[in-house]
Amino acid sequence: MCGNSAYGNRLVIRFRPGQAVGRSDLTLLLDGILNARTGDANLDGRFDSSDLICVFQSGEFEDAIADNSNWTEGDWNCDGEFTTGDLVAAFQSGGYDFDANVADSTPSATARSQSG
Ligand SMILES: [Ca+2]
Ligand SMILES: [Ca+2]
Ligand SMILES: [Ca+2]
Repeated sequence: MCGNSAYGNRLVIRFRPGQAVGRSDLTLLLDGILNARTGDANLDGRFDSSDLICVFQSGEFEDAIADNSNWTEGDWNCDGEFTTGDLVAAFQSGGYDFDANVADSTPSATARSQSG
């Protein structure tokens, strides 16, 4: 996904030699292959509070260092930086999982997970 490479902090996944992929390919890779979505920093298939905690712990949100962020550090639009633009893109994708956080924290869910 996004990360350091010979091309800088840009998306450089190639399915065929000589053909760089675009945003639609990233969406295909995320949704179709990895079962992930924009904002799913830890690639567990859900965009929820654990992803936000993960990316903010990286300490790279709108920092002063250029091109230093990758997918797991909050750069979800592949421009090399973790900014409000990444948060906007993630939330605009509509994939934030509010239910997962509520379900995980309810007493019944906790009891089920401990008894099972
Ligand atoms: Ca996740
Ligand atoms: Ca930066
Ligand atoms: Ca970014």
